[in-house]
Amino acid sequence: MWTAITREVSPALAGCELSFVPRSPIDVVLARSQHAAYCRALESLGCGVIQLPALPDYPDSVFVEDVALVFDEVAIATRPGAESRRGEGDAVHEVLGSLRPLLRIETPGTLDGGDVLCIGKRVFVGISARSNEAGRAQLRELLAPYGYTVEGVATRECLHLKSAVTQVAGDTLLVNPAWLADASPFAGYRMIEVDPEEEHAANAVRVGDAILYPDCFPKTLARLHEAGINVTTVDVSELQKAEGAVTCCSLLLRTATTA
Ligand code: CIR
Repeated sequence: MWTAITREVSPALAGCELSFVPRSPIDVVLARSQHAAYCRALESLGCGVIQLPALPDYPDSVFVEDVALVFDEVAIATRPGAESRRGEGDAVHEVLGSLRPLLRIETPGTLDGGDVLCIGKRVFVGISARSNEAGRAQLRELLAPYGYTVEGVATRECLHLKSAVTQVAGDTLLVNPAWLADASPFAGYRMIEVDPEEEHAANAVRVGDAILYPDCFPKTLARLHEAGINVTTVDVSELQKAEGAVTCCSLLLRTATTA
């Protein structure tokens, strides 16, 4: 029912872009084994995983979320805000083009997938250093025929909108309010706030009724359990040193079930 597109960790990961996280040594061998465990965890939640080979020339290419958006009706090749990341997406777009009609964000638009949170037919897009107004305007036009609305959400002190907020159940968001300059677009949703000591804890990948979640945020994890959320945890410490999180390592597509 679900397919996940992932990409193996680049041997050049230590040369990644960093914006809000200080550079620290990354163990690429450990990053690879953590990524493999992440893929197995996705499989355990019912995803078929399409794993693309590592790209030695693109340090951040494991973070496939940023190079494309996937909706039930259509996929969109983004134009990442960091110049070093443009060109990472080609093989991802080729796979997506075989599964969905493929549209594109064009120059001068920039858009990182990490800035895009889709809840039903509402698409929230971070107003961040990576995603600009032209990118949001293009996305609005591309998605309008499919009935989606696109709303900008101002973030602060974090890389992407999905650093600050992700969906963990039908009407429930996991949020770090300190990283949202304006939370009003999310009025009406049930909110679980991260523990104030775990500022990076708002990023979870939702697969059906479950979420995949880093194992290093015990206090927020307890809040998720209290809220009745079904959580599978993974260790992604080396990917977090590259300012990655759990959503960024996969692109999830709903795929047709056979009758
Ligand atoms: C970057 O700065 O682009 C990468 N080092 C991290 C990207 C993480 N992407 C994501 O959370 N969607």
